[in-house]
This record gives sequence, structure tokens and C-alpha cells, in this order.
Amino acid sequence: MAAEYRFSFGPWNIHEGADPFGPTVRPSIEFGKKLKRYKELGFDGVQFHDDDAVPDMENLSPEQIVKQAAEVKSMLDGEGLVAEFVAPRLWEDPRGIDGGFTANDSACRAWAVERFKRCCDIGNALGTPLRVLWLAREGTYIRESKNAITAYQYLFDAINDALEYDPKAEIAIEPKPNEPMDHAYVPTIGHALALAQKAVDPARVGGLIETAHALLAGLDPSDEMAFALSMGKLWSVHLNDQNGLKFDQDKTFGAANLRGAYNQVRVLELGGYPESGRFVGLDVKAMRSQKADVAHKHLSNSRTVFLRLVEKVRTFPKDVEQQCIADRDYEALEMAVLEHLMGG
Ligand code: GLO
Ligand code: MG
Repeated sequence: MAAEYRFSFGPWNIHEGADPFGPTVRPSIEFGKKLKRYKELGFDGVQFHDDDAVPDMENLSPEQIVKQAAEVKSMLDGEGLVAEFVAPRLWEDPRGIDGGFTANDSACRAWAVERFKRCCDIGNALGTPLRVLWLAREGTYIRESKNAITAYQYLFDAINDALEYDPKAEIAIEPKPNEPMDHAYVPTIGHALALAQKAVDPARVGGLIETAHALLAGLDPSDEMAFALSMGKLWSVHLNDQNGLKFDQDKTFGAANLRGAYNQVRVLELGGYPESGRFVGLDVKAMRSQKADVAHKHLSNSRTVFLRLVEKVRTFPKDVEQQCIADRDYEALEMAVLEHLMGG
């Protein structure tokens, strides 16, 4: 088994099973108890929303927020865990209804920028420079509701404000084309990295690629990862899987398309991702039908699939690959890949 990859997930990946059509089906597990599961499941990194770390942050002063985040850091230390990133959760607050950074209401935009600064403070207290921006409601239900050109300008400004406020911050944009919005701004990694080039400090803006989000954009996740890797900008991943164009499913990695998962692992191997020290993050959900005492298997199973695929990538016969490429016999190469994945 390859050992050099480090894995992370977020506390929201152990969840109560509510969906838009039904209530929770499993009891809540308190944060401290979730933390205890990480090592047992083979994980070292914790992904955070700002309010995963400091739930009541909207009612606290900046000093109180930092104090509470420092207490969470002690909990992490006690469990031998590290924070991978912190993401501002703008989409659950009433002020984020119309998007935060791109809201039409200037008071909401100002709130979002301040919230991002508090998120940076929390990241520093937790000991991580990485901030993830999933731009959940930064988009539109109907095009006529916003001036998209102005909205992009607001996004540039918000990112620059955070970079200037927090000299340690490294911002990884997590693109997604839709859901909850009809159309989201910054739908692909190409958009994200173009935006990075316009930042006051382009070296501190990169990307996080989620399998399902790339698929929802009609793109190949491994090629999206390759693009970011080619620019030195793949700072995290959210591995999961997705069965076609429908709601964001966050299935176990490899569960819908094992070959697609193999190609994502292959590109991470080709790109030297484990040597970068970056985490292999998961963003997976247990099926709603899963009973509470086994509602963590999606995490350990995703990790196992990943590690098994690392072995598959490393043991693929390179001589066969080279010969097929030299002969331009891609039918033979395809069959060799299929045989290899089937264990032949
Ligand atoms: C939803 C996103 C979400 C983010 C998380 C971190 O579609 O994948 O889970 O990854 O909030 O910002
Ligand atoms: Mg995600």
C-alpha cells in the first residue's frame, strides 16, 4: 500500500441524512466525537467551514472568535490532527441569500468581505494558510437579476481584500457550475485560474477541484486536475463521484465510474501530488438509507478505493503503454487498461 498520501474530510461529511425532500434520519454527532473518528478511519486532516470551528461566530467579537478557534486547535493537537483549510460559509446566513460577495445589496457584500476576514483569522488560529472559496450562491437564478460583469469585479475585490488583510492567506477556489444556483460564477478551474492571475498576489490564489463539480460542468475531472497541476495550482481536491448530470451526489470515490477515478489518481501520480504535501480531500456523503452506526463507511471506502487505485496506477505495465503509444494502437492500450483494472 502506498503510504505517502495524506487524507482529509470535513465534519459535514458525517451527517444526519437530511435532503431537500426529507428530514434527518440519523442523530447528530457532536464535533468532538467526530474528531475521534478521523484517525480510526485513516485520516489526518480536517477541513473546516469557519462556523464548523466557531459555530456562534456571528455573535462574537473578532477576539472571541480567535480565542475559540485556538481552543479547537488544541483539540486537533490532542487528536494528532491538522486543519487542512477553512472556508467561509456564506450561504447559510440570511445576508448570503443573494450571494455574499456578489449580492446586489451593498450591506450584504460588506458583510461577506468581513466574514471572509474572520475566516482568515480562524485559519491562522487553526494553523493553516489555506482558505477554500466555494462560491455557493455567487451566481443567479435568472440572468437579469445581476450585472455579471460587475459581479465578477466584486469577486476580484473580495479576493484582493482578503489577500491584503491576511498576508498568510492562500486562497483555493473550488469551482462548481450550478446548485444551489441555476448558474454559478466561476464554474470551472479555467475561470478560477484566470481570476487568480488578476489578483494582487497571483501566487496566493489557486484551486481545489471536486470530481462531481467537474462532471456537472460536463468536463473530465482528471483533465481539470491536470490543468491546475500544469500551472502549479492544484492545492486540494474533493474526490467523490457523480452518476451523470443531476444533483450533486457526492458519492463514494470510484462508485459510479471506476475508470474515471483511476484517471484522477493517475494524474495526481503524474503531477507529483503526494510530494507536494497537499491533502487528498474527500467530499462524500453517506447514502440517506445508511444506518447511523455504519454511516462512516463512505469515508473509509473512498480512501481504500483511492489507495487501491494508486497501486493500479503504479503497477500498470509501462512497457505495454509505451509500445501501444509507439504503435498508435490505442485500442490495445484501452484493453490493457481494462484488463489491469479487472485484475487480469
Ligand atoms: C458543495 C461543495 C461544498 C464545499 C465545502 C467547502 O457542493 O462541494 O461541500 O466543498 O463547503 O467549501
Ligand atoms: Mg466540495
